[in-house]
Amino acid sequence: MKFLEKLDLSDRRNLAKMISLVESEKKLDQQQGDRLIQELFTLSQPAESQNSLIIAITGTPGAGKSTFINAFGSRLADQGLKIAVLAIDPSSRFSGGSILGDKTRMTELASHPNAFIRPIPSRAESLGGISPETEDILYVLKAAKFDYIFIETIGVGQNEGDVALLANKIIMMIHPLAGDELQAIKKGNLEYIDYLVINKFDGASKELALATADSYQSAFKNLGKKVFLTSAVEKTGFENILKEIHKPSATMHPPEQLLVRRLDTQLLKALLSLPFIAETFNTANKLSAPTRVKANFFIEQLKKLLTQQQNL
Ligand SMILES: Nc1nc2c(ncn2[C@@H]2O[C@H](COP(=O)(O)OP(=O)(O)OP(=O)(O)O)[C@@H](O)[C@H]2O)c(=O)[nH]1
Ligand SMILES: [Mg+2]
Repeated sequence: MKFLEKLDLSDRRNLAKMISLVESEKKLDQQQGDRLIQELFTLSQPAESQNSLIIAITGTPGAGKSTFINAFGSRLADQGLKIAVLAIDPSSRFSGGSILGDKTRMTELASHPNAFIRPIPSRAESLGGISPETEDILYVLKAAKFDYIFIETIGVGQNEGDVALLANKIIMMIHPLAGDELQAIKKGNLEYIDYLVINKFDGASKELALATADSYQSAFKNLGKKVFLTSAVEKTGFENILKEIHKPSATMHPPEQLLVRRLDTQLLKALLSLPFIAETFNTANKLSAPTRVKANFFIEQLKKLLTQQQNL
């Protein structure tokens, strides 16, 4: 227990250090990151058993995702709950300079003693900005016992499958829309989304927000999904979302199952490459650290089994 003896998970600076290790692209850091994950994995209460609720917020650029997380998260943090935010920083964002924007839009939450905000780089090759490192970071945050973990990402029904693998709930947040813009979003794959939130339900955009919500109501109702109206600026419409968010998800594929399936697939792939295992696991930064640790564990077991068989 070397890392966890030295580093306190409840200390924000230590937490930031640990996250830097698991998300690093440097080999030495990665090895340390793996050791850290290994320690977390062997904790008496492993990260998997923690009850963190992971909520992904995706949607149109400028819909108010950061403003919403700031206000919604602050409300929860005021109740004594521990809140973490991962803001994915894709270079492809239309609105540009988003991470600065995100930071300045989350000042209230950023300075809250119960909150931890971490911008993370998106890897170009990963869909929806979710990389294996994101999975590692979530693992660390779960071990640090955050009650809510928000992931801010972007997308309107194209790449949400990846977020679905990691999140317990996916909220798609859009701003009030009309005509073609609305039709384009309706053509997206909305299967993964648990809730649609139309934000900016205030001032001059109130009526358009209502009309946008109306146009989704029946389609979403048939899928057993709900549509909400919020104003992140006026901090309204939050209660109904809070009430719903703890209920089991109506999505077709429970995210936990998907995640397990994905881990199994990665594990299988690793096992299939058995003769090259050492090389694979020392260099494969495509596999997330929890997967590498689990895979290594199974491989050790396998090796033992193989030795036993050879001895028979
Ligand atoms: N009227 C109104 N404006 C809002 C609301 N929420 C956010 N805004 C404004 O909308 C703009 C974008 O807000 P952000 O919170 O940065 O939106 P975002 O979805 O995080 O944007 P990106 O991360 O750049 O995609 C800002 O100017 C906000 O002040 C709202 O509820 N009502
Ligand atoms: Mg934002």
